[in-house]
Amino acid sequence: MTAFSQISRIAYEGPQSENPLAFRWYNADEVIEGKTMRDHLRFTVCYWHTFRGTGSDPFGGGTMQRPWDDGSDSVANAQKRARVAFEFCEKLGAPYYAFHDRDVAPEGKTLSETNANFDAVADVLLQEQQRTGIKLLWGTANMFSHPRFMHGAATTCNVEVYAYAAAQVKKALEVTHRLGGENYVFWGGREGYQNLFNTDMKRELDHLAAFFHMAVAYAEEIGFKGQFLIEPKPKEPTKHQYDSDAAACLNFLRAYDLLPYFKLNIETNHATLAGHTMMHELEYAGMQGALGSIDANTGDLLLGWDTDQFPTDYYLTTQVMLVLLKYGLAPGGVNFDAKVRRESFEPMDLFYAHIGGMDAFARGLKIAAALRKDRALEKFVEQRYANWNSDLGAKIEAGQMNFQQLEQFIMGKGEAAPNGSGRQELIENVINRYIDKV
Ligand code: XUL
Ligand code: CO
Repeated sequence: MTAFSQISRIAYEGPQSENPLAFRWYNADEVIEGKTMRDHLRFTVCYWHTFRGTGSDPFGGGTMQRPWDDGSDSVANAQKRARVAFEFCEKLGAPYYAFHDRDVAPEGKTLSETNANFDAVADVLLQEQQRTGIKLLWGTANMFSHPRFMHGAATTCNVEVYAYAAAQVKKALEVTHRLGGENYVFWGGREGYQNLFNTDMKRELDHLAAFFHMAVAYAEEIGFKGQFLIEPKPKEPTKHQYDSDAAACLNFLRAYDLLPYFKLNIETNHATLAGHTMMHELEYAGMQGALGSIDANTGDLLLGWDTDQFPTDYYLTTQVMLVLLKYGLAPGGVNFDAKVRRESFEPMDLFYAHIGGMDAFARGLKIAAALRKDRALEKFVEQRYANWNSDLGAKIEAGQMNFQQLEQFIMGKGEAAPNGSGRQELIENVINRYIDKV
C-alpha cells in the first residue's frame, strides 16, 4: 500500500531544521529521566479524526481529500483504509493507534452482520500490527452516532437499547483483547440529559454503574487485563453529561464501588469546556492514583465548543508533561484526539498536524524535565508550606489535633504568623526562562 508514496519515514533533524517533514524536538531514542521519549510519550494516532474525519460541520459537507477511500461503506474499503492508516503511523513513527468499533468497520443490517464486518477488519488490523509492531493503545465503542442512542446507551430510557449497548461493548472488548489493546475507554457519548423534567437521574446513574460492573466482569471472564478508562467531558452532545469532569467521575466511581477498576482519560479541550485547565484535571486525577491516559488536543479560547485542534503551545505541553512526569502515564499514552481543520484537506496536512503535536509534546517534556532537575518549582512550593513542617503542622497532619487544642494554641499567640508572598509572577518568569533555554 502506498497512499503516501512521496513521503518517507519522518526523521529527527534537530531544532535548526527547516524541513516541514522532519521532527525538530521528537527524538524517539533520546533518554530523559532514564526513559526514551518514545516510552514517555507513547504517541497514538486516533482513527476517527485522522481516517474517518470528513471535514463536515453544521454549515457544510465534507472537504477532505482521501484518494485511497472510495467513500463506500464496504468492508473492502474499510480494510484498505486500515492498511493506509498503518502506513501513515509507520511513516510518522507513532507506536500506537486507537479506535472506536464503528470507525474501523461499517455497520451491517443486524448486529451479527456488524460484528462480522468488525471481525473482517480486525483481521487486517492484526496483520498490520504484526507487520509493523504498532500497537493498540485502546479500543472503545461508538454508542452515540446511531439514532438508536438518541436517549443514551447505558443511561437510556429504552431497556432494549441498553441491551444493544451491552452487546456492543462485549464485542468491542473481545476485539480489543484480540488485538492486545492496553486499555479500554468509555467516553460518555450521550450519557447525560437535556431536561430533568423527563429524566430519572438516579435510575440512569444506577444503570450506568451496573453497565460498568458488567464490563468489568466480562473483561475478567475473557482474560482482558487492559486498564479501563473513563473520559470526562462536560458538554456536547447533551446539555449535562454525567461524566462532566475528573471530580464528578471519581465521585461516581467511588459511590458505585468501581474505583479499583477504572482510571481516567483526560482530554485538554474537555477540561477547558469544564472550566478547568488541563493541568488541574491531570493533577486532580493523579493525586488520587487515577491518571490513566490523555487525549491530547486543544480548544480555541474564542470558541466555546470542542474544536479538537492539534496542540502546538509549549506552555500547555510543559504543564501537561510536568504532571505526567510526576505520576507516570503507562499503560496510557498521548493520543492525538485532534482533527485537521476542514480547510486543511490534503493528506499531507495529516503529517504536518501530527509532526507539530509530537514536537510540541517532546519540547514540553524537555522543559518539564529541566524544571524538575533543578527543582525550580518545588522550591517555591516547599517554601510556601514551610511552616506546616512545625510541631503544630505535623500534629494536624497526623490527625492528633482537635478544635479545642487549635483554639488554645492560637489564643496563646493572639494572632497568626504573617503570610509569605505567593511569588506567582516570579514563578511565571522562571517557567518562561526554562522555555527559552531548552
Ligand atoms: C469526544 C471524544 C471521543 C472520545 C472517544 O469528544 O473525545 O472521541 O475520545 O469516544
Ligand atoms: Co477524546
